[in-house]
Amino acid sequence: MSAPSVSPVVRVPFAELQALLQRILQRHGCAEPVAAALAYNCASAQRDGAHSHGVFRIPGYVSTLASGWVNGRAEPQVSDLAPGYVRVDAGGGFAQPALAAARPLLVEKARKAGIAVLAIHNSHHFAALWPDVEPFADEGLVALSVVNSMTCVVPHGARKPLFGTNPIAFAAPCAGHDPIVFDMATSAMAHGDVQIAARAGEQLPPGMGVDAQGQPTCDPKAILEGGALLPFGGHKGSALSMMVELLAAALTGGHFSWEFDWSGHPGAKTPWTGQLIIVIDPTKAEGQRFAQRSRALVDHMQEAGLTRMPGERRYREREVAQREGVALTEQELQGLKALAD
Ligand code: NDP
Ligand code: PYC
Repeated sequence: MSAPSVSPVVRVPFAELQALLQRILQRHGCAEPVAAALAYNCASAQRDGAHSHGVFRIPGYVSTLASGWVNGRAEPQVSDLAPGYVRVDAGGGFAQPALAAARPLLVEKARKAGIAVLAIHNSHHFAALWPDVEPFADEGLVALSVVNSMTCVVPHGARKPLFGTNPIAFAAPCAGHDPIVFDMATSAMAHGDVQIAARAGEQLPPGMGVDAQGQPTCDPKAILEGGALLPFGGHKGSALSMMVELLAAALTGGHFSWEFDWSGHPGAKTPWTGQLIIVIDPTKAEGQRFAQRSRALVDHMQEAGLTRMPGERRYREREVAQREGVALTEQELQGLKALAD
């Protein structure tokens, strides 16, 4: 029997990939600034090797736009609620353009008050979360963000799925170093990675999820077809996931992960929820010392034997992509070109 054919990897300049993604999104119903924000986000994820939220997501954006579930032309409405509080109604559109619309006011408030909150509701988030926080750290700010998604995680000790995969992302400046960034689903695995494993015909490690009967399974298809994911770390990850539901949905006015019904929109994939971003200006208390203390922490972690910081794999992949182009398979590239034409 011959081995299955594997599509070769090609390298594309970042700007070229971003322009191609933008063309696809505009062609399938996004206004120009919306398409630009999503294309930048998705191309950045692909560049950094964050494959569960890179070009793999484009067919999902396209089918969702076609289903009428999301408004690709929504104009976010920004409200200045208090000295440290900005709210955005994303108008049933995507969260990234809502963040872009509110960002200048959010940063101005964080620098003035020392801390500010951005509460986005009526929004769809289908992407990695780190691109939303990392740029704040590039500007010397500390940022924390949470977003809830769609029911597919059984709370620890419960019988049925309720929570979303609910990621938490954090970014902080670090003197003479890339910002310290982590971004992690509170489920044992991101839903995107389960889909990728199912497509590749791979089994998952134990402890990721359960089948439709609630029995532990390593089969990604069983998780996707009537089963569910588990939180990471048992009751601890479950508590963090609960916190994400509270902050991203209850606090913002967005939907909880189980509160929206997309069954009338076949092809819809993007969770209609909410997102919270907290931005802190560390110079208020510590001047420039915070970034130096960050660096001291990293140095001590490395001295203690740590060889891999969170975010470091992405930075490494980014460096290679900047030199050689963004990696994707020939098959993915052809698929994208077909969606663009
Ligand atoms: P991973 O488990 O792959 O990684 C989580 C974090 O841990 C990353 O910051 C990663 O850094 C770091 N890390 C991984 N391995 C190590 C290691 N050995 N040592 C030190 N640090 C390590 O991410 P998830 O699968 O949990 O999430 C993937 C993506 O899915 C995220 O971007 C998340 O935002 C997204 N997501 C989006 C959702 C949405 O609703 N929009 C819902 C759920 C997930 P590095 O990046 O360098 O690998
Ligand atoms: O990978 O879990 C995930 C996810 C949910 C929504 C967008 N990504």
